[in-house]
Amino acid sequence: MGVGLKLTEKHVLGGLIALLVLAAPAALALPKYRLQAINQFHLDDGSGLAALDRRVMSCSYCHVKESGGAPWNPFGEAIQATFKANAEAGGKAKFPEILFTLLESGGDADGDTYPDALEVWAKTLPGDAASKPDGVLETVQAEFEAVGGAEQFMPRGK
Ligand SMILES: [Ca+2]
Repeated sequence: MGVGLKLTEKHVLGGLIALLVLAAPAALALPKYRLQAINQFHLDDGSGLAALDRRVMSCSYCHVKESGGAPWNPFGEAIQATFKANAEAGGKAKFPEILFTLLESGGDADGDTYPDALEVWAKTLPGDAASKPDGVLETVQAEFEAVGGAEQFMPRGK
């Protein structure tokens, strides 16, 4: 973000960021991984505001604490394990590819029977067993597959 923006868009975005930072000090931290995941999971409506709004993706999507850092919840741990497996196999995959590898694998990090990719699509939390999609697994899974399944989370440019 930023490089390709026109001057006016930069100004508008800068103003919005300043406004939101003033209004919500908790939104100050904007880690790169979080922004990448928001884009990859199609949680941003294009306004750029989703990246600043913790309700769109809170740190507890992957971390135990709302302030981020260690420790990680089961989904965050699954991301770390995927990074580790890739590195051990001699890979150099970056975060978006790691996320896609994990989602495509069909795993269910929080053990609530709903696969991680399905939860991402249904906008529930893949690292919290108390958060899961409404509806019977088979039905929600069929809806998800009908709109492309995990392939929709493939990193851009692939
Ligand atoms: Ca799950």
